[in-house]
Amino acid sequence: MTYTYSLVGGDTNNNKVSFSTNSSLLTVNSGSGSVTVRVESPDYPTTPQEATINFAPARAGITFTNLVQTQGATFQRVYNLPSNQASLYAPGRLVITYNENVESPTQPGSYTVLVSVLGSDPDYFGSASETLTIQPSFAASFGGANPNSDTDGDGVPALLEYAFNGSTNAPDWSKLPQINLTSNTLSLTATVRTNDPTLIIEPERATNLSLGTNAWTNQGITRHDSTNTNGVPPGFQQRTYSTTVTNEVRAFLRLQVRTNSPPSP
Ligand SMILES: [Ca+2]
Repeated sequence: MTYTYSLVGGDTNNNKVSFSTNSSLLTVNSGSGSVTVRVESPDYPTTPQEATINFAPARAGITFTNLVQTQGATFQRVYNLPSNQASLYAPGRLVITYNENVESPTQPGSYTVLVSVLGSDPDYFGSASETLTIQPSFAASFGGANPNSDTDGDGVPALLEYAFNGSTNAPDWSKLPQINLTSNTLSLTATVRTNDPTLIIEPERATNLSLGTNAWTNQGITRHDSTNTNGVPPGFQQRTYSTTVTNEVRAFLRLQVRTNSPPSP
């Protein structure tokens, strides 16, 4: 059966509907308003049908992606749209803000992302919100410094300054792990960085340094994460690593710090 469509009324100037060349295929486009369409069939030539189609803007199907990104890396778009709404990617149809700023963030932290369709959009409406985290990286935070460098000459290499909330331009002795020895417990306490998953801080224990690198093991050490946030900045945590010293003549504890992040791009 063949149908023929024609527009007979309504808001026909905004291309709400379109027809194929032989007028037998009706395509519904986007927009809002209404049109009246007449449908005719040669099989029923005396009974054309008319119907009014109402168009309303559709809710944008905004979803989120790339909500954890790394400082210094190329910023990735944080939202997606369904393929049939891809026209919304065009400039000027969506407004994206990060803590109410339109510039994508470059500094480590948490940001509220709000993706909104402009209120004037003829086809879509809606908004969605999520939290974006920018994780710090040693390379970006410390300007590409060599991990072993010591530009301020305080004897603390740059990577340790990064790990223990120090800086490359101020003395950081006070931020190095503090040693404590009680009757049978040896411990190290430090404020360590926790917001960079590429930074590895690993405690090691030894009892006989004459064995060289073989002396050190990560066994027999307990980690305590303090809930004390006094003087502890966001992205850091006060931790104590302890080991029991009972039968040994002597024991040693150290923190090994390394990064597996790539160099700054
Ligand atoms: Ca320093």
